[in-house]
Amino acid sequence: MNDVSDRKNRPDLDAYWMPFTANRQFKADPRLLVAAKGMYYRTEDGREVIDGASGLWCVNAGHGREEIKAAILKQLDEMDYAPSFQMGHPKAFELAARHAALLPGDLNHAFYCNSGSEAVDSALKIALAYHRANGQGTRTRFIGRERGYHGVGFGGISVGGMVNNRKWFGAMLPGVDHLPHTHLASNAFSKGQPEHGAELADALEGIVGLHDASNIAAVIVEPCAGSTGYLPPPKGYLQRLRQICDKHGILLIFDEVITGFGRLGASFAAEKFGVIPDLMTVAKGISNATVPMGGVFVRKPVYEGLMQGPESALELFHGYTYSAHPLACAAASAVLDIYRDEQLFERSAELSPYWEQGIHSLKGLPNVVDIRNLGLAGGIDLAPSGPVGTRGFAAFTKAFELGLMIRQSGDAIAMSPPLVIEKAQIDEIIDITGRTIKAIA
Ligand code: PXG
Ligand code: PLP
Repeated sequence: MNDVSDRKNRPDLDAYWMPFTANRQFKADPRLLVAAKGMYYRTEDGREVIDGASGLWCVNAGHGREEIKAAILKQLDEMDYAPSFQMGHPKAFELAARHAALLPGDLNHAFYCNSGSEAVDSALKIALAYHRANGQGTRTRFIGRERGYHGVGFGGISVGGMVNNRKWFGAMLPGVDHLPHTHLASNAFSKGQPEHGAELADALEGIVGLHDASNIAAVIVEPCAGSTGYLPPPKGYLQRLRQICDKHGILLIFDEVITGFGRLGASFAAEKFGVIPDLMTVAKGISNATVPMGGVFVRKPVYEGLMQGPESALELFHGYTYSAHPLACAAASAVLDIYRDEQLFERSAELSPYWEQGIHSLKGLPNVVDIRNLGLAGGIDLAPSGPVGTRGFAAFTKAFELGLMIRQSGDAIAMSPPLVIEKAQIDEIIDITGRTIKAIA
């Protein structure tokens, strides 16, 4: 297939309104992907592009997995869909039991939805309902964090801390405060968790002092911030947050949409850091992105706190048509088999020192002002070259041209390859990233 014939086959691009995309710029010079296998995408003009981003941080087991395809097709043959309200199907219960077994501590109940954004909205609502059911209905306030990303629902953007995702959309949820972010200049070029910044968690005490704990429902943070350019938590920070939440009866929510399912070299960040949140939101790697799926995992006391009142009464007035969709459950179960059989969480941990060495070898290249890593992911801050995002976008497009897919957030780039990556492919990603940074200097 040559360039010209392929472009002739291109559909009209006008009608589709693309998410988080400069639509007019894209449609003038599109980047179309037509196939994917293992670590690589293929573009419409037949080029191979190595996936340095697991799609959007979601294809943790690599592309085109036959086992997942087989499970989805089998489920489709057996039963396409079952109502999720007042009805069930076996795979939902089996999956929840498997997730409960994988999760640390007493995180042993699973509520399912279809995306990370829905997971976040669900978690915030569960937190409110839990307090109300337990006679603490004044606990309605939420605390998020600057530079946090919790999806795009009104709940998620309210507790989120990315200004562009918020400023267009009015007043959002009332009663939300934000902790300071943890991106400190004194931590530049840290390998793994940075030394400084545990004390930033103490800002929570200040917010409690302002509103009183009796008005605060939950704190939500990403254990390692993803979308904002990858910010690993300072040593001791998450432990400190957990202590302060415990002291004041505030629920702690970890948004593990990115950190869950092996990214940090453990099943979940909660396991990696030994800090168990009361609720955990997940998506992405839960189904290897084959069928959309998200979930909220909750600790036993939270679930039991809502199992009250007459047994004929609904305990939670919340749910989705596609909660625990049979195809998503079949996919998610096949993904768990792959994670287990190929020991991909362990593989992620084993490869992370090599990854760390690779990404930090880019220090000293033009305009590189910080490099961060944890698990099998990392972020690189580039000095701005004009309006925010100009150099970041140049890096993204240049890397794509050179055969590498990365993510851009402002003038930071982030990388998070599939956990099936080989060392030679890490070298390939680092090499192209280095050439990209030099080319756009
Ligand atoms: N929470 C977190 C921590 C996320 O990273 C969401 C919630 C929302 O998930 P959904 O499935 O509704 O998109 C996310 C999603 C990027 C990027 O390049 C990150 C996400 C999505 C798209 C791009 O950083 N994170
Ligand atoms: N809008 C309308 C008119 C609906 O009937 C429904 C579900 O029944 C929804 C939105 C919510 O859709 P979902 O359950 O897929 O989130």
